[in-house]
Amino acid sequence: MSRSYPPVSLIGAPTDIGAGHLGARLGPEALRIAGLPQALAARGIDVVDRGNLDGPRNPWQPPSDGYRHLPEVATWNRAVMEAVLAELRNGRMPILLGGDHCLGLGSITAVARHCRETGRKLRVLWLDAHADFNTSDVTPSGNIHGMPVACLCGLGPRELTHLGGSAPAIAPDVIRQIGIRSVDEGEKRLVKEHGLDVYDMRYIDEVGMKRAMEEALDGLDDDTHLHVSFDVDFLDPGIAPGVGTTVPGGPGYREAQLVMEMIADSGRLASLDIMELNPVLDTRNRTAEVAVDLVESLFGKSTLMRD
Ligand code: Z70
Ligand code: MN
Ligand code: MN
Ligand code: MN
Repeated sequence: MSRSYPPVSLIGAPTDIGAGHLGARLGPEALRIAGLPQALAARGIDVVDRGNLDGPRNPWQPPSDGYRHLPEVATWNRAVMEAVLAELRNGRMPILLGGDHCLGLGSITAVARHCRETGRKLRVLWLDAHADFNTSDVTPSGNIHGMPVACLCGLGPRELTHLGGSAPAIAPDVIRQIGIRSVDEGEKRLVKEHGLDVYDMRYIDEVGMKRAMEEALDGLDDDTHLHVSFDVDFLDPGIAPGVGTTVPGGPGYREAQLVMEMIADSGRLASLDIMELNPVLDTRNRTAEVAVDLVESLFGKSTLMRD
């Protein structure tokens, strides 16, 4: 199956401002060193690397009123939102190189705004070990990378929920969460209350990844913008140790390849985040190399004889 892709822009967001470990600030460089730009170019894609965004340094403070680094997180997310929106308005596909997952908020706020402006529908696939649906009342850590999905749905402080002007940026029914296996107690209640569509590892083990992905991708049409927010801790720690919060029991190499291939086959991928890669916790950049392999599949590189 050969398909042509729109031109791609890589946007680096070198920060760990929302994370519980330092090092995700090195994610963009680790992905470049693992050959991400070259791998996309080799697929025939027009790829431009916009370099890295700038933002406040990580002050490494304890939480205040339930949030760590809230003003800095807001500043970084505004920068991400503007950069992603500029690419979309230019007809280019933004790929955000994280950086921790709090920045999924800025990225998806931009995507949602662009969809409203152009009258397109939105579907978000959130590939993650975590639901990232905490609020300041229930968070065990105050780390805002555990909160972006809640903020997108309008639960959170005004400076995060109103990044795009109005709140909520999206309704819970546009999201499909895949690979989930670590949800905090209060967070579970919120996830249920808001009716998030969660394909957790138990479900994936019972029905298989193929069926879970068919369900998560069901209902896409020519008018749907598909955004993939890929937290690298989605993957099993055996293949992806280079993340701040490893959780055992995630998709291995074969299952993860299938996820990416099925997304590629949908033909709807229109924007992407690659988040939480932490090369400080890795060996020889192997997690970045796995991530690049998977992104190649996401852009149509088939492991089988189907081309
Ligand atoms: C936990 C919290 C988390 C990573 C999200 C973990 C959050 N639920 N960790 N992504 N890597 O602190 O909110
Ligand atoms: Mn996450
Ligand atoms: Mn995670
Ligand atoms: Mn972490």
